[in-house]
Amino acid sequence: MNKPLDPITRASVCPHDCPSTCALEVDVLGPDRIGRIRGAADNPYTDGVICAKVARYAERVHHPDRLLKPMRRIGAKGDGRFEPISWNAALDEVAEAFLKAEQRLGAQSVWPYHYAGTMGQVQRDSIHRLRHVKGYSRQFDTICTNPAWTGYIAGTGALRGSDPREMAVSDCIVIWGTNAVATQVNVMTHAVKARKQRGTKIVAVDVYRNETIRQADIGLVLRPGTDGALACAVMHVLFRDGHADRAYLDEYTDCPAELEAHLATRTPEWASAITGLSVEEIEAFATLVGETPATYFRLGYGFTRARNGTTAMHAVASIPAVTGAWRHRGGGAFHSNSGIYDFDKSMIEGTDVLDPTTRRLDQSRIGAVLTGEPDALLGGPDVAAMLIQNTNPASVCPDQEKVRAGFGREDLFVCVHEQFMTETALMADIVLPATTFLEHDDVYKGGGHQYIMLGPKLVEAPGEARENLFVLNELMKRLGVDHPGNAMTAREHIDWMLKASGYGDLETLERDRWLDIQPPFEDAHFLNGFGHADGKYHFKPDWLTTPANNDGGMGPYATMPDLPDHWSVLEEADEDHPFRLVTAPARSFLNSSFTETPSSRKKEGRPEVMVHPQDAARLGLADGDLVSMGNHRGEVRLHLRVFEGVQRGVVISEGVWANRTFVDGKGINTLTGADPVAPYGGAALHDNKVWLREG
Ligand SMILES: Nc1nc2c(c(=O)[nH]1)N[C@H]1C(S)=C(S)[C@@H](COP(=O)(O)OP(=O)(O)OC[C@H]3O[C@@H](n4cnc5c(=O)[nH]c(N)nc54)[C@H](O)[C@@H]3O)O[C@H]1N2
Ligand SMILES: Nc1nc2c(c(=O)[nH]1)N[C@H]1C(S)=C(S)[C@@H](COP(=O)(O)OP(=O)(O)OC[C@H]3O[C@@H](n4cnc5c(=O)[nH]c(N)nc54)[C@H](O)[C@@H]3O)O[C@H]1N2
Ligand code: SF4
Ligand SMILES: [Mo]
Repeated sequence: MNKPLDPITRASVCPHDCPSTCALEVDVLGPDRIGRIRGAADNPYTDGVICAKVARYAERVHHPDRLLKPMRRIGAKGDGRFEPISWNAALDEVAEAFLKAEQRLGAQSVWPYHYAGTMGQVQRDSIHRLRHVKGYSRQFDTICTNPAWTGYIAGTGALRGSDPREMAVSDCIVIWGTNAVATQVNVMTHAVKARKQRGTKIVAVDVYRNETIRQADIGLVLRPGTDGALACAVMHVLFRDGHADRAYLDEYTDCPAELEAHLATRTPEWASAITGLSVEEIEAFATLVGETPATYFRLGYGFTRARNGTTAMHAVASIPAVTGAWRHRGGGAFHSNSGIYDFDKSMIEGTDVLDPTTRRLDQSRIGAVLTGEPDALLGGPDVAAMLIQNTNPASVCPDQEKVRAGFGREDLFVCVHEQFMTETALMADIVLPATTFLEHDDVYKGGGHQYIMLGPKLVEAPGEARENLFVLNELMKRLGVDHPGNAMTAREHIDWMLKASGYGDLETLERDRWLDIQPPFEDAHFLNGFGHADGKYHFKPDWLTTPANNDGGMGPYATMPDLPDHWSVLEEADEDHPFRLVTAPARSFLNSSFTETPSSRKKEGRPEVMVHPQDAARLGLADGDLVSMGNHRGEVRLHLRVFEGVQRGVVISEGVWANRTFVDGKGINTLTGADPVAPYGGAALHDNKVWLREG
């Protein structure tokens, strides 16, 4: 065996779809080999800490199952039989299929489909250039952020908040609806550090006793989809007990008197019946928040993946507007900083040639789209051809029975550009091998912080793996279309975008590794006014002017409550479906990524459903039993784990395991729905009714 080389440490950025966007130090062992990855100690947000799955990234980059050659399907769809072909032959075949679809059904029958498997601005978003230059169908991104962002912006008018590094000086940190220990470890690092240094209280609000709740001082485990009720009762107590900052309310909010009157009936007793929390728990939490001016609300995505998720986010985000916590360093709220960057992406995305009349198909409703439901097709032609990059819809999208049927269509041509033979790649006609972030250049921005960061190419790609940019440019060449962006390398794109956006240039970013663009305290805390035209926080939002869809509102938007409330549009349990299912993230996976790495699989074990001991006993079920779980969308079989840390009637299944790892080959998203969350779409992935039985 060769003696291992002394590693050279190089700077990079984690490209995964995670708010932390960690600054990395990568041990490069040779031209095509990496070793350990660590968090950059000198980046104040990363603070030297990253998650275990990325620390072991060598396992993923050098995985024996990495795709190394372009392949053409030779078996039936999905049976896994492919033959290797050349890049030229593969790209020719894709271009030919796209042209054929266009001739037969028009350009909008081609649907380039992508998501955030890489968060790199160039490699993730160049697919739009192909889309726009050809007039292909657009994608309405709904699977992740819509309910959360819409609810937050409805109140604040802008997607930003108190500097995440201010957690260091908070006296109370409320981690609401995010399993930070698993999904964005840095939040926990900062919170625990603050507790050590100044006795900061950590509160976590979730629907089961996960690792974040375990590490918190106060853990509130409520029923799924009832956060709006908890928030209202907290505000009721704040008004009742003199903890509302009336001067702040008068200056900074739209209708404090109306809110106070509305909350009169939203008592802790009222909320207790809805949330399943005790009145004492609610009172104690409200008092803590009321008596602690520097309370920092770190709001996650989890509690918004419900049919009332947008209104839940808005209700929770309203609490610091009642206490005036925004006034204080270490106080206020933070959900995402995605609103602060304002990159000029026109060269990357080709927005100069965008035709706004092209349809925007709902990403989450890919099943309905591919099976030809007219409302999902928005009145346009069937989808006949797809290019898929950076996403694995055959595992991660809701309403899987339809997704499966759609991808099974013989008349649908699919090209998947991937690092691994995912379940989506298995359904493809052409599979192309993709680079990882260590093998291409890109630039990143942090949703959970405020840095622009560079992730340069550090090692050579294995086999014939190529970057996304290459595939898109080669396809456009073959399709006979051009754009000035096509002649540029990834580095040239980065340089162009930075310059056009007023963020220096590539050379400077390469030297400095990251650029801190944190807005000033007064802006981050909205002390110069909130983002709405009147400068106020809106307790009473106009739900339809908050980014409205093409067609006005989506889902049951007409009955949305005017003021913060518990909105009863959940998929409630009923006699035939006595349980509410939450499909929470697994710590060692990232959506479906890392389900291929041995150490992550070993840590996660197998697909399971966690059930309260009394519920299990009532059904005559025991720990380790094989069970069926189902609803009107389908049925899955997996193993039961008895688990005390959940309310009765609620069951939890962690992780988006590959469908094939379930006993019947049907995965968790068989049970989740794709009906849009009001008013701006989204998937209610944690809002499902199910039955459970032996078998
Ligand atoms: N390890 C790991 N990290 C990840 C991911 C992953 O899959 N695994 N996914 C990445 C992605 S794409 C994203 S968007 C982020 C998302 O990260 P988060 O913001 O953490 O959101 P979720 O992962 O949806 O769920 C977080 C928590 O919300 C809880 N929850 C569900 N329903 C409710 C509810 O009604 N009320 C309350 N209070 N809590 C509820 C769940 O139990 C879960 O513990 O994480 C990223 N990071
Ligand atoms: N039941 C349930 N379902 C969920 C969720 C849940 O909480 N519960 N969470 C949802 C959320 S928040 C999200 S964001 C979605 C995310 O779902 P996806 O967007 O599908 O994310 P991943 O599963 O991580 O898959 C990303 C894929 O991109 C590939 N990839 C990475 N980098 C590159 C690259 O540079 N080029 C190319 N060509 N490919 C690349 C990876 O190999 C990986 O297979 O899942 C959703 N699905
Ligand atoms: S915590 Fe998130 S951003 Fe940081 S290394 Fe892990 S997956 Fe990447
Ligand atoms: Mo996400």
